[in-house]
Amino acid sequence: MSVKVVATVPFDGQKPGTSGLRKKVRVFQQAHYLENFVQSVFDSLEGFAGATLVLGGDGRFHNRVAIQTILKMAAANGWGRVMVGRGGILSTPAASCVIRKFGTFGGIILSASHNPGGPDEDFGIKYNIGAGGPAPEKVTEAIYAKTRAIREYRIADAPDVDIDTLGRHALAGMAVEVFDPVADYAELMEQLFDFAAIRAALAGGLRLKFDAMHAVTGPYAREILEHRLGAPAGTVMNGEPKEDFGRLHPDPNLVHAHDLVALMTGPDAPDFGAASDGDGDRNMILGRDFYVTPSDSLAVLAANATLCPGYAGGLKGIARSMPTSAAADRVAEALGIKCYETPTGWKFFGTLLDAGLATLCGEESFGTGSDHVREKDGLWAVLMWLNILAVRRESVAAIVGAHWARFGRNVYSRHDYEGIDAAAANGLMDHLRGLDLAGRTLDGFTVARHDDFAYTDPVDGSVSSRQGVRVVFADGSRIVYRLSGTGTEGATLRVYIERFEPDAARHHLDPQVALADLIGLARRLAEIEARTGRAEPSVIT
Ligand code: G16
Repeated sequence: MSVKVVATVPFDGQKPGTSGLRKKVRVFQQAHYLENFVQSVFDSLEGFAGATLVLGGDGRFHNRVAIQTILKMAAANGWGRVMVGRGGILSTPAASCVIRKFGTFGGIILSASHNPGGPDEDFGIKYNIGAGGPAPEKVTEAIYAKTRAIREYRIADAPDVDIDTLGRHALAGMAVEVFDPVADYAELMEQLFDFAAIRAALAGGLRLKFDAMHAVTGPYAREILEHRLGAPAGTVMNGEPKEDFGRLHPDPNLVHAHDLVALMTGPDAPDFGAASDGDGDRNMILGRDFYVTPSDSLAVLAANATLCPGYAGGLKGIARSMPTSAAADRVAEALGIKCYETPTGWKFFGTLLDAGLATLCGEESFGTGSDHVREKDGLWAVLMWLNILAVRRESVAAIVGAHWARFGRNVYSRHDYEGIDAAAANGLMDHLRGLDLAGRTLDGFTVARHDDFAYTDPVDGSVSSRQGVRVVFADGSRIVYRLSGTGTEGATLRVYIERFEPDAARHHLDPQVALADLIGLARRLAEIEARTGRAEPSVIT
């Protein structure tokens, strides 16, 4: 094999964020940029000589180019085999499934998740460990340290590999196995959910619509929903993965999945609607004229989990990220199990899942999943909802309404201020940290706690600090502020507002109305307009 050793110098800012390294495509297209990061990943790992790596991405612009580079670098660095999803396609949860099923050393996933794709948009790369989940902070820190000291990388001098033909190919002495990215994942879903019951419900008139947003889940959803479950052709909309996602913003929320939202409105709307994101790990759940917040979705799934074969034995525990509402905590309490509160980022759930402390996990950022893989999983959430609908034979709105009537409602909203000046955003966070609020009464709300969330992992003892400023009031309401770790331009301020409402007569109020006083307080406390120039958030979910 002919290996080139290429001299290079470090790039600034190759620090993985909430979920891997995300930058503009043009940044990744710079000579040596991707190579430096990939070599740094390999240099931070030990013992992979001859081992297997899983590789694939969400199909966005630059995916195919990056895959060829990574294959050649894997060969030059001594990997024994790389398993590549056909066409370079592999959803994030399917990557986790395959890593676990075949016991591979780890995997590389190419995605910028819900961020737009195309030559002027975003690209990303993340490393997943052998357990199948995102690299924990100690690994990402080690990768970052390598990026700052890198002097050379290794790459095979070989032609491109045909990644569109299933089977084994040779690359400079290394095996490249191109596999069907859907089959193993679909098989796992069949083990977890009652496909016969869902099939019967669909045949009996349950109508659904799934928006793949021209991203990676199209082939998965067509195979599972239309072929295996018998939903009519056309159930999956925007089902062809495209390099620019058909110019859509593949972020499954009320703003970006507007076509689906429109379809789900009105008396003739389907019973159930859902969307997933660029790499297939996020989900949005809709009923007819009804939006289920991700926090409520986690709580409803937890409360009804035993209706699904894969969870019939009950849950070991639930875990949610700190900004996610406490709706799941109420279910955990009723079930007599623990609810863990972690920092934002799916990687923090890994140790809890591995140790058997939690079965279901969820985040307000449209992420839900379980111990079946080590990533959040969009289609899994859709299937779990379908399984519950098939058994309960009630509407989405009725199921959620009954849930609130039983547990009370954690009224919740997130306000995002996207693309603001980074220095202003950091100044705002410093201002919030510097306030002395404990014990004070603001607009009638008494502050019970004011802190910057820090987390000690109960399994491995690792500590993560500065994970978001919390202002918690005596009645349990709270405002949380944090800066996003997934953006690629400027900074994004996220403000999370929550209040518990036990009174069923008030459960159907619009959250923006029910939370209006806290929303106003949140803006004033952080001096948002004065510091960022924004009077209103850019996205409300
Ligand atoms: C990633 C992480 C999630 C996190 C989300 C939002 O999701 O995997 O755990 O909740 O980012 O993070 P932030 O608020 O920092 O932007 P994804 O779907 O982008 O990989």
